[in-house]
Amino acid sequence: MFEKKLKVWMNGKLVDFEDAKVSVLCHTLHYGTSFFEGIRCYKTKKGSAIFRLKEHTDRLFDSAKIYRTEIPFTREEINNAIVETIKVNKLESCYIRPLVYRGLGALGVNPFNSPVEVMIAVWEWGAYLGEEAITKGVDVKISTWTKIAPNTLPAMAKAGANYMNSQLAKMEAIIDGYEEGILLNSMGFVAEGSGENLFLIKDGKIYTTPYSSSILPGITRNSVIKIAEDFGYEVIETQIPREWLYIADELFFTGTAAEVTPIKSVDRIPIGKGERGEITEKIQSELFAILKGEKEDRYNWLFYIENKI
Ligand code: PPE
Repeated sequence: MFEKKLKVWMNGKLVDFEDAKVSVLCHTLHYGTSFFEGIRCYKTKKGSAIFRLKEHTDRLFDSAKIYRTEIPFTREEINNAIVETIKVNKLESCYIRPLVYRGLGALGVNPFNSPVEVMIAVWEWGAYLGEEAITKGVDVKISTWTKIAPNTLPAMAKAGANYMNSQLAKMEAIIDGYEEGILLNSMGFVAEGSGENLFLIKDGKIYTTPYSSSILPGITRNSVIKIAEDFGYEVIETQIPREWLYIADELFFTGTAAEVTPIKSVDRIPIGKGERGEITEKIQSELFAILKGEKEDRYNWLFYIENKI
């Protein structure tokens, strides 16, 4: 993962990993005050390219806006900083983690007296749920924890605090011998994985949960919807009851880290044939071909950086 030789962008400057530090009394450490993104930069035939940079930066600003937080940099400055951080670290492909947080100011719940700060780190990150997961699929369980409910913590904001809820689901899944957990929302319908959106395939149609099911508006989710529709599939955003998962023909997760990961069982019930399904594979290979530059970038999703290694 992160290596100590990597440089980190902090509040406008590139600093050594060892010097990228915050105070133990910073607001974020005590109250979970943070917004972040997970972005991938891929090695393509034409050089390194960042996948859907604009959409990720826009979502970062949206997350901050929901929490009345003004980021002290423009979108353009953040985008330039991301490119600069990749270049200085000479990584051909990497995971990019911009984080907006509240530094040292005043403790107490009121965040307004602590400065808004930004850091960007990059590192090499392979398959999120294990190397085999992409082809073979993962075993998942329905978490006993409920997804953060509407009007409690906003699920549409990618805020650090949301991930305490995700961690509960993830830890439970791991301890019980699964790779990942799926959270149901406060209505009892499917929300999403601890760090992924979810797609269901039944009788040739593709379904995914809507924003109103308490999910993060995933950028990979949006990309998969576009690809599936271009293949001629109908993609329906609808509430998904738990039992529909068990009788689905195919299920898969989407996310920047997870990319497209098939789900081979839920609560030990095999999904379809208990392996990666046909439509999952078709969508997965199309997405991989686009982001590795093997197929034309017909949606204009790749932002090429001149990265001299
Ligand atoms: N839901 C959640 C809760 C989530 O965290 C992610 C991304 C998604 C859906 C998919 O969103 P997108 O990446 O835009 O397609 N999770 C990030 C963090 C994972 C982590 O463990 O850290 C990610 O994939 O980068």
